Amino acid sequence: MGHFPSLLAFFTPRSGGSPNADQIDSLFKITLYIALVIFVAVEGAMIYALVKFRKRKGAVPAQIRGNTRLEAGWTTAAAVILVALAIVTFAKLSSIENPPNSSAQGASLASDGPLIASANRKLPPNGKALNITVIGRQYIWQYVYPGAGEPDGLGAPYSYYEMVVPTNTTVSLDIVSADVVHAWWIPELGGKFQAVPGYHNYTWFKIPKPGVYKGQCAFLCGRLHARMLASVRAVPPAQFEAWLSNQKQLIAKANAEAHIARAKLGAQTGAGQVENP
Ligand SMILES: [Cu+2]
Repeated sequence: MGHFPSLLAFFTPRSGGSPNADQIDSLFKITLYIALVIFVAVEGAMIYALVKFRKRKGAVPAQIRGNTRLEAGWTTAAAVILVALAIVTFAKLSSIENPPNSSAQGASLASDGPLIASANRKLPPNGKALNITVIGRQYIWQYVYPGAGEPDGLGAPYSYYEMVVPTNTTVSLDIVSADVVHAWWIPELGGKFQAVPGYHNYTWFKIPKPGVYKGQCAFLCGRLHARMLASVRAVPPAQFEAWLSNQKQLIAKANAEAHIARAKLGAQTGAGQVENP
């Protein structure tokens, strides 16, 4: 075998991070293998014919006009292959589009979590998922977690660039944009989804093992598009809870400091007052 597996990996989608990515990868491989068999058969027959029936002095080629059985045969065979591919695709489609429930080892999610009624958002059968809003902006990804203290959504913990998620937990992403079109893509965690201003796109993943999954914006969004990287770090649920509460504390601390600074500035006369009347 040697380098064959890595060569195959080069030509096929990346997977291993989430069940939807694995299903996409296996669907791609099934199609690829069928196509390879047809390719080898067609090219082999052609090369055989080229060599065997090449031009010779005085040879008169057989004059064949049509072959009904052969033509009906290859038409039927092609139709059967297409139908088989369609069946396999539809069989796999539901496990690509529909998220499963979180595993028992996953983070415990409140049943009254921030579920959003939507025709497009797919939730697991039990309705429980960790819903993270992914905001694309020039030129950084922002992730907003549930847990806003106030109904207007203010006070929700968030992070930039690195999304931290619990393992064995179904994570549902609501992908939006704050400015231009971006595309969220972590290859090992499934398909590519655009972040379009004014629209919501949804996807999901469920990571079984702790690890870091890298990706980057996949839609040209401006001069620093190439630097718009993204990273998803999966950690055990307890570690995730600790990270999230630490994020909350850091944000609350920064907000409190900003509040004090603003009050100080407001008490002064001069530039501060002019800018913040
Ligand atoms: Cu971009």
